[in-house]
Amino acid sequence: MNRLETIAEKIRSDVRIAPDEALVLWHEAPLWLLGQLATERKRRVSGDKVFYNRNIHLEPTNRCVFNCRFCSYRRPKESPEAWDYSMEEVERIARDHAGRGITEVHIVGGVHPDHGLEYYAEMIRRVRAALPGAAVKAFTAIELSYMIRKAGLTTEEGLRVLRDAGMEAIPGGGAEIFDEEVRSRICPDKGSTAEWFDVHRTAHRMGLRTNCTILYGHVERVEHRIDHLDRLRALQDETRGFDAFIPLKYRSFGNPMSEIGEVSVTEDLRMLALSRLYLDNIPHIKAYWVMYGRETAELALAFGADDIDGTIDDTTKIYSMAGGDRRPVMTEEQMHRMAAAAGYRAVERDTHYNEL
Ligand code: V47
Repeated sequence: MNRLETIAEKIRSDVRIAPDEALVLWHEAPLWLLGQLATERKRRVSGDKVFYNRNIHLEPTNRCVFNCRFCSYRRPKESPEAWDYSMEEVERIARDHAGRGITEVHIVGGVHPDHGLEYYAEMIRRVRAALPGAAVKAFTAIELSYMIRKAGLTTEEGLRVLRDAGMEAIPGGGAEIFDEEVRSRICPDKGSTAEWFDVHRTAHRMGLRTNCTILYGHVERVEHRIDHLDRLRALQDETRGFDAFIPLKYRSFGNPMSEIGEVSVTEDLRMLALSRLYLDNIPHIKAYWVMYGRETAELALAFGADDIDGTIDDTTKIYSMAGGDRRPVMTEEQMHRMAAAAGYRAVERDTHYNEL
């Protein structure tokens, strides 16, 4: 057997692969083989199911204390395109979606300079009151770390305040790329890799489930992607607190790194498959359709993804401002068609992957 065949055999027998083997896989495996191995693994984990949920996003502000070079969303206070919703506006947005079976509100925005922890706790309470059937999955680790440090609390104390207000899970954003040198090139002033891990590790210890992400396809090398996956796999071995991994492809429209352009769809498919194969302890790989676009999300289902995120109902701008879908809405019927086109069955889930 050659090196590639040995690695494929390991994967088929559910033996964990090492970083150097992931590198061989990346460089030497033909696309069809990655699809086959990732699909076999996906089917062992979630059979013929493709998960989706009925969700909305809430983006309270696009003002931000950080200046990430990949971000198309941030605006300075004085810009006519800056927004900063009042508590009443946040509540109205949530109430506008009442009665539609929404089971999750995903709240992520810029890291606002002025608001305190109590403000965010109140926001969660208001959203919960407006949409009592929906779980609140709120704030990236970077937003959380900033608001908690500003309040002078430990990570655990801060998370407890938000959990008591109704926060049920934490999304995966803010991870970007963990390699400190690459991170300093794409988001020099952003909260650190260590802060991201501190929030997720602490959340897991407290029994809060979280997601994780990578931002790929910019200035990083494949070795950095594998290192990123390796750090996530190690934390998951320790805590078992991650539900899903979401590879986020760098979208190049309207941000300071635009000249880099975007990687190809085949590279996206390789990245999805590699994620499924390397992260043998994270059950769900999400192809976030708003970011990939519908066509790539559909293909992703043949490369290890078992989740396509939710109906969204045109409530997010982060990706429309970076070159994604202009009006992101997906009906349940479209979810079912997308899963069926890939030979799977769409299954509605809640935030914790209970089937509905
Ligand atoms: O952290 C920002 C990314 C993230 C760009 O947990 C960009 O279920 C590509 O984390 N090109 C926020 N990516 C979004 C996020 C997320 C989305 C959907 C579901 C979940 C989940 C989490 O968006 C940021 C950053 O990595 N991002 N700008 C861009 N130009």
